[in-house]
Amino acid sequence: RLTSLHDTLSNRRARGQKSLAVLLDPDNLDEDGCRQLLALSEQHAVEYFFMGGSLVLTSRQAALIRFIKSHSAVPVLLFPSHSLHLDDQADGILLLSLISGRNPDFLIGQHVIAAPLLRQSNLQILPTGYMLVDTGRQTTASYISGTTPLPHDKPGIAACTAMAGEQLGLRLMYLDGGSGALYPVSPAMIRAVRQAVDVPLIVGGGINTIEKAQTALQAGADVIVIGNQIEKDPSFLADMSRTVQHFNQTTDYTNS
Ligand code: 1GP
Repeated sequence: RLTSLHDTLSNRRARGQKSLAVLLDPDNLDEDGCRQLLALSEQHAVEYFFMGGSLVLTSRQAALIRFIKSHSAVPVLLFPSHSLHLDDQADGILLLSLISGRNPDFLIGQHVIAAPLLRQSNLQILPTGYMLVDTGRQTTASYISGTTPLPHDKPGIAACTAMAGEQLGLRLMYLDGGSGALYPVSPAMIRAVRQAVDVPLIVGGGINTIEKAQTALQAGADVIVIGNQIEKDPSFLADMSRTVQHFNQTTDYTNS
């Protein structure tokens, strides 16, 4: 099922337009926090909410998605770590295959369990090559998935991994340093993956300053994902949105 969400991402990529995604972790967000974030997102250019986390300790996800869908037009994309985290109220799902790892459960196993449910759902499916990158400390994602992340200083491995993912038919790539990474994915690795594949490239993990966001965008990220820093300081969302918009005004090929 190819999707309008996918078409939008591809069109934006073709025009050199960047997008901002905000990661909402149901374990760290209550309804008040969510209300505040939605108000800010209305004022600033947020293209996507990603919903998920490596561990979902609470049962708040369904209520949060319901709340967002009734208060905001920003699409909600599930960012699941397990087939248990499906929810038909969202707009779409980043159907992650953890191609940086060698754990069959996260390459195909969970997908087999989820497949009949996804088939019955209205979720738009975005097949995504998910690459965890070592960024200074073991992240929850790498521990829970039981996989070794890509070495930070080996852009060539990341490029070949992305190439293989694209050849297998994955339609997006996601380079992730993991939530709260000590430092973000290197610009050299983003550049190498950008040059290796044509599909839209999502980059996240440890982007907690404007400079780090600009570096990722300049290196070739199409979508940047911010989680922790917005939880700590919601006003960061306004700064990030301005950064992405400024980038887009200077690179919109349709304006040149
Ligand atoms: C993690 O890419 C996301 O999966 C976001 O990371 O929380 O560090 O911004 P942060």
